Amino acid sequence: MNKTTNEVQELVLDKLARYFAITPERANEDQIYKAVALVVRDLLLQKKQENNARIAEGKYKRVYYLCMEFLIGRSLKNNLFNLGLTEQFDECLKKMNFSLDGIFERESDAGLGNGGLGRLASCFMDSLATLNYPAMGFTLRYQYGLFRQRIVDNQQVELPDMWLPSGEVWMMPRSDKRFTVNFGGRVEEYHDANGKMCVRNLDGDSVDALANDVMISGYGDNAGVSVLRLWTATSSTQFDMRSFSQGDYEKAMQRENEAELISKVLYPSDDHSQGKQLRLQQEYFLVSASLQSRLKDHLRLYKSVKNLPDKAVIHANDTHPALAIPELMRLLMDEHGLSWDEAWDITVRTVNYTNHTVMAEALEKWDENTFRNVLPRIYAITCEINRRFVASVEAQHLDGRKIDAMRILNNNQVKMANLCVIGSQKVNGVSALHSEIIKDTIFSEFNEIYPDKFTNVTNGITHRRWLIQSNPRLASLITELIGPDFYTKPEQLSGLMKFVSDKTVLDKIGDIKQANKKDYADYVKKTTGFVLNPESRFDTQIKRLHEYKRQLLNVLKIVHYYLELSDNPEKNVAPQTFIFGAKAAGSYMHAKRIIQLINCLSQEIQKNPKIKKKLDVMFVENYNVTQAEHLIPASEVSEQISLAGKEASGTSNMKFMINGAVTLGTLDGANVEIGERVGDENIFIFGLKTEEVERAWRAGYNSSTIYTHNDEIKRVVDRLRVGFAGESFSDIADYLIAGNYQVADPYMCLLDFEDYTKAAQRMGETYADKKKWNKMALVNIAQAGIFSSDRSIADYAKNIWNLKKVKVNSK
Ligand code: 26Q
Repeated sequence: MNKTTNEVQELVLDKLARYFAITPERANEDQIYKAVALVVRDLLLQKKQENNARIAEGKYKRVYYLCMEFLIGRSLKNNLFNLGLTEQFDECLKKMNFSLDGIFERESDAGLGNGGLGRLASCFMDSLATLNYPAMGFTLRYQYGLFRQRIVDNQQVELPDMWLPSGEVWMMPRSDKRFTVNFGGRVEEYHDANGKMCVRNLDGDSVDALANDVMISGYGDNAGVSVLRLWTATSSTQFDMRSFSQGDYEKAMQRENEAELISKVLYPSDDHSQGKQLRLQQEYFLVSASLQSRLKDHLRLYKSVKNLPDKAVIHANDTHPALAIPELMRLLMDEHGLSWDEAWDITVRTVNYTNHTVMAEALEKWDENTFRNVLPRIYAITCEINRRFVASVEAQHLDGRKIDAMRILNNNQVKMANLCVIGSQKVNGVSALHSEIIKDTIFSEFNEIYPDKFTNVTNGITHRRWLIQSNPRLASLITELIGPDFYTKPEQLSGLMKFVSDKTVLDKIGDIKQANKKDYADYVKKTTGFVLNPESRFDTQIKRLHEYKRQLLNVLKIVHYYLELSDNPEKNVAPQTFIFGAKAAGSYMHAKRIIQLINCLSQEIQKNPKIKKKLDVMFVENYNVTQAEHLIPASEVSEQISLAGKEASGTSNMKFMINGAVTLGTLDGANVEIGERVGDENIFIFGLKTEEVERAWRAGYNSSTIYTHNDEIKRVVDRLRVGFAGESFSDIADYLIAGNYQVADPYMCLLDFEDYTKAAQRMGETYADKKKWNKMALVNIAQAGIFSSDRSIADYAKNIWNLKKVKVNSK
């Protein structure tokens, strides 16, 4: 966008005057942040209008991306970057005696997501806008995002996340976009004026959905602007003045409070379906509001719903928006008068679904009674979808057990993944390995009858946020070496391969990492007081805390090193720092104990300066997008150590790689493809493969045998009972080798331990050879282009959505 520093300054002064009646001399940082953000929001709107004017209305098909989570992080820096206005704002603020970096810090991190799935949705919005595919995202405007984590006495404490005061500036409230969503009540059949049989939902409670739009600009000359629409729940009825006048204030407020509950808070649990009624209401609320809004616009443009599949594609990110299928059926039949067959044809041709997990406990299931009570009409439609599907497969004489596996309704449960497969055009997994696993396991019966439905789209990350913005030193070296085209053509990073033996370049890569480590150590010192040694190797594991991700395996390895050093404090070893960042769902006790274990171990090390010099552990409190942006450019080792077959893809593995960290990981998720790109000599792979895990499991895995026969492992597990910083972890030792748990060590930490420590050993030896290490870093950076979300989105557009880019010069 073309704007001079002076023009920018005038805009900012105007906002300061209008909103705060203040001049820059008297303004504080928060006021400056708000004024700047409001200016940027106006510019985004302007860009959007210009873009709209270019698109002949109705010409293009559009994707509607439905997701319960968008892990947005901060927006100001990203927006300035994408608009090409960072320098102008930097200079403008300098003139006002503020620093742009300081202003960035005033924005809170919009954490409307738990982890990978939510961040993926946000990376996709950036790529959709940059590539200029017509797109809109839909989610809820949670008043509280994922909880803020504090560590008190080495334990996680969850506090409400108040992101709105600074995050709200990006939202445009759309009072013209208001829809009513119905819950409960009963279904009634009636005949309309023409004698046609119709259905309606009576006596339910209704809640209104209000739209708040956030504009997301793409980067570059061909970029468009996408909209993320966040729905707020609000009472659909007028304030209960009668109760209020009669002094019953509680009753007067009740309806409003109940309605607002729906968009109050994000459920803080990932990969675990809890079956809470409020969550079901949230999911339906998202889906119903989004589809009503879509159909209304569609009708305005095309006067008929029959061409919906030609103009709209609805994408369900995981099963959380699965109700889009019966809801679209309801709208098409009950509101638009289509027959079942017409509506079903349109629905299946419009909806697609991405699966993100194969873990049984994470597959969404609802209790049938809850489902019927909360959504009676949707329940009736879902039953009919199920009935027709079962009849069709019975007609094909399929095995009864196979049919049972595919039923949507079975054992008083509603299985959302089955609903999604039956009601979608395409179903995709998120890495090559994962997409094969879903066909062989959870969806094997479906794969037999719909082999063409299943496909793969490997995840990606926006390299503009995760490399160019967060690692400016590396980005400018790359630009110096291969030019700036990789900003929008990430595959061009491969041009770096010609420098693999260039000593000057390799040295520079090493120097940049060192400078980033130093910066990070300073940042940590300033914000937390913790002292990091930038001369040590930074080895990082950042992700939601889950048994299958095996943070515990990492801890066992560290305890092993700790014991070695305690035996022999003079041992000559290269210093290492292990950095963890993780939140655990509040109700996930075992995960919270592992957080406590990490923190206790860290505390014990702090008391022993001799050990700290060689081995340190730091736990990042309240790990979030912004923390990741600081930490990843400073990391040298990327820990991706899930039990093979469990991690659908992983995306931090890609963020590390593009910042020149080397992966220490299992053959799981996207690690497999990362390994294929960089070659065996540029990654440290260890552990069981997916089939080996299956085999070990079937053979009756017994961790206590390993414990008894391996002295190193025995010592480490026994040390957990002694504990750290005065806290014993016998429960975790029991978890690993039997005790009260049904299956000891269900994620096979002990079985992979030995191979893990060996791989770590090899890694340590390689690290000592700086030239070799820097070369590995360079190869990782050079091969990361394919893991840009630009590539993922191009794959979706071509293979699933059948979308065309907006042609920028077309009038
Ligand atoms: C479900 C029901 C009720 C409440 C919450 C949930 C829920 C919420 C979030 C279930 C799952 C999630 C999030 C899952 C997730 O983030 N999965 C990750 O998705 C990434 C993007 O595809 C992958 O890279 C990771 O491998 C996968 O774990």
